[in-house]
Formats: sequence, structure tokens, C-alpha cells
Amino acid sequence: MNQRTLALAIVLFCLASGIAMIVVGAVVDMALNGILIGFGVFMLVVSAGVLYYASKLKDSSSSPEPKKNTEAEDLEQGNAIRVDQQLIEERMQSLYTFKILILGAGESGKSTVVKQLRLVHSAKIPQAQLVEDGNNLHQNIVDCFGAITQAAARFGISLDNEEDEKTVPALSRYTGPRITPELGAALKHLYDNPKFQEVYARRSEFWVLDGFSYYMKNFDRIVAPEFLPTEEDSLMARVRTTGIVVSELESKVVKVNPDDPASIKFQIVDVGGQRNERKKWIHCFDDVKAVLFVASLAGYNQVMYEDSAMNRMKEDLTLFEEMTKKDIFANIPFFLFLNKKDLFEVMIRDKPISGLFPEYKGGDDVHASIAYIEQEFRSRLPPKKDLLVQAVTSVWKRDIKTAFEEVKKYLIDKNKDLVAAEMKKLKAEMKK
Ligand SMILES: Nc1nc2c(ncn2[C@@H]2O[C@H](COP(=O)(O)OP(=O)(O)O)[C@@H](O)[C@H]2O)c(=O)[nH]1
Ligand SMILES: [Mg+2]
Repeated sequence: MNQRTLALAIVLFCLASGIAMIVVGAVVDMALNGILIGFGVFMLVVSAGVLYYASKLKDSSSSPEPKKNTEAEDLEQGNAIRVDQQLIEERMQSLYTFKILILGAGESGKSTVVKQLRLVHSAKIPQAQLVEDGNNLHQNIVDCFGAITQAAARFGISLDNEEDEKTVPALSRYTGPRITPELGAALKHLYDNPKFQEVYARRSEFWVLDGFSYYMKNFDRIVAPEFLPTEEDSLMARVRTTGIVVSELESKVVKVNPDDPASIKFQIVDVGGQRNERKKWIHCFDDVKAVLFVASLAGYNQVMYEDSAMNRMKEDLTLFEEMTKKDIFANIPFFLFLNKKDLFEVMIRDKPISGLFPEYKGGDDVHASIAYIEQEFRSRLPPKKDLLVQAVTSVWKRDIKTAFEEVKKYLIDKNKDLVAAEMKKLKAEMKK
């Protein structure tokens, strides 16, 4: 029974009993007539009061009751909220996915930086990759010996040793995948030849891999039949990049706001750096959120693989200027890694950078030399373009970890305003 029915029942009862009392009090002759009529009137007043109260109840019930959702409607509403949330999360994730393009001349260390970034972000180097890098190291060694003996011929320097003379054609016959113990012994013998060392000392005049001194320091271990590269060996292996290689990396995020993404994603785009590879670069320019330019500090006293008359650092400077001035990168932040600091520190003791930059007067001071080179790059930037510069040794994981943290911090910071604006827009659209 609801309140209104109860009130109506009371009204009827009071009305009926009130009238009955008044009628009986008036008609029947007895001593308590006055009291009976009084009670009857009282009952009528009560019935009027209750009637008034009942009418109020009716008023409130006549205003439309809030419509209750059906189960299906509830489900639909729940789904809509979930879809909205999903849209926000997807948009957030795309705002926190950074496509970083790595540019620079050949052998500046682009692929080494990427390899390190993969190691920093996730797994160890897979076993199959280690085996392949073992083969690559053997090929690298053979290529270096080949380049040095060719340079000897060009310089007109004879090896003056019958055994070593025989090793030279064996180098061009090498098909891999691994250096045999016989060839290993012959190469060691050749390396100890003073004439060979004389040519190697003139390496700034011809192309040879930077890793050669590392390979020779670890030669016995590397050419041993059971050799499997360590992480460091693997990073020292050189494989020329052709085409475009994309690595997907992910950094977990501690959520502060509910809209924060679960992770920050990086698409690192590595490209071949040699001149003939650079025409492919244009295919990866779209959607780029940052450019990481890698230049080798060691290049100040080296010539290029594809042009032995061209100094590597001069090529880097020209290439850097060309890239930073591209319209498509006008609003894209640039980062510069001055790489191979380890080699540079040793090299400048013998030959200061004044050989390439005659105005430089700082001698063999590492900081002054790097600061000067940094300034050379900065002076090629278009006006008002920001540049974050870091000197690194990319074969050292710690260096790349720290340097990349800076890049990440910068990108997330710059991204904040964009994220806030996008979220506001998206939420406003959803409210419509
Ligand atoms: N010593 C030394 N060697 C490096 C460094 N970075 C790269 N290399 C070596 O330089 C060579 C070329 O590097 P790579 O990453 O292939 O250059 P990319 O052509 O720019 O991709 C490889 O043999 C690397 O091991 C470094 O910081 N120090
Ligand atoms: Mg490469």
C-alpha cells in the first residue's frame, strides 16, 4: 500500500465516522450528545487535514519521476564511456609515440646508437645476431687488412717480406664466414711487419674502419674457432646499413594523471649514411618528431669511405647544415651526438684539431676541442633553431643511456602543451 492509498483510507474513515457521530449526536436523545457531536466535528477536521496532505502527495507524484534506465541503456552508456576513454588513450599513445630520425654520414655511429638504445630499452642481443656479428667482425678484419695493404701499394711502400706478400692475395680470395687458423696466423704476422705499421700510421690519408685497433687488441680471442662475441664485440662490428631500418622501443611510465599513457614509444629510424644512400632519406621525413644527427668527432682527421679526398668532419658539417635548413624540419627539434669521444681523446694528443680548423688555438685540450667543434655545428644552424649537443662514446651503454634520457626529457617537456591542447579539444568534442 502506498502513502496516497493509506491517506485516502484515513480520510474516508474519519469522514464516515465524523458524519455518523454528528448524526447520532443530533438525532438520538442521550446525555453525551454534545461530546459526540464535538468528536464528529473533530473527525471531519482530521479528514480535511489528511485530504490536504494526500493532495500534496498527489502533487509531488504528478511531477515526472526521473526516468530509470533499462539494463540495455545502462550497458550502452557504459560502453560509450569506455569508447571515449579508449579514444583518449589511443590519442594519448599517439601523442606519446616519437618517431626519431637518425641522420649523419656513413660510419658516424648511427647504427651503434640504435643498437645501444635497443639494449638500454629491452633485451640482450639475440644469439643469432651474436653469431652473425662474429662473422661480421671477421669480415671487418679482412676488409681492414685489405684497405691497409692497398694503401701500401698506393704509397709505394713494399712489405719487404715474402710471407706477407703472399697474404695480400689471400685477402681478396676470402669468402668467409670465418677466418681460418692459417689465415689468422698470417694476418698476425703481417700486422707485426714494421712496413705495415708504417702504412697504418698514415691512416688519416685513406679509409680504414675505426674498429681496427680494437680488433687487433682482441685478435686471438676473435679468431679462435669457438668465438662468440660479447656485447661490446657486437657493438664494434660494422655492418653497412642499406635502406631504412625501424626499431620500436618502449619506456614504461608511472601514471600521474588518469589520461597519462601507459608507456612512451619511440620509433627509431636508422638509415644508410653513405652518399648513394642519402637519396632514400626523404622517404622517412613524414611524421618525424625529432632528428638525431650523429657526427663522429674522430672524423676531423679522417677521410671518407666513398671519397678519399674529402675530410669526414667537413662532410658532416655540410650535411648537418643541409638537413637543419630543410623546410620540412623547420619546427622539428634537432639533437646532435658528437660521437667516438674515446677515439677523439687519443687522436688529438698526436694531432690537434687546428689541422682542420686553423683558427682553433686550444691545443690538445679535450673540452676546448669539443666546444670548438660544437660551435662549428651551431654556426650552421638556421636562426633561432634549438640544438641539444652531447659528446658521447656510443659503444658505451652508459653514455647512450644518459644522453638519450636528455633527449627524452626534452621531447616530453616540449610535448606537454601539445598534449594539453589536444586533450582539451578531444574532450570538448566528446561532450557534444
Ligand atoms: N671506438 C668507437 N667506435 C665506434 C663508436 N661508435 C661507433 N663505432 C664504430 O664505428 C663503426 C661504424 O659505426 P656504425 O654504427 O655502423 O655507423 P653508421 O654508418 O653511422 O651506422 C662501427 O664499427 C662501430 O663499432 C664509438 O663511440 N667509439
Ligand atoms: Mg648504419
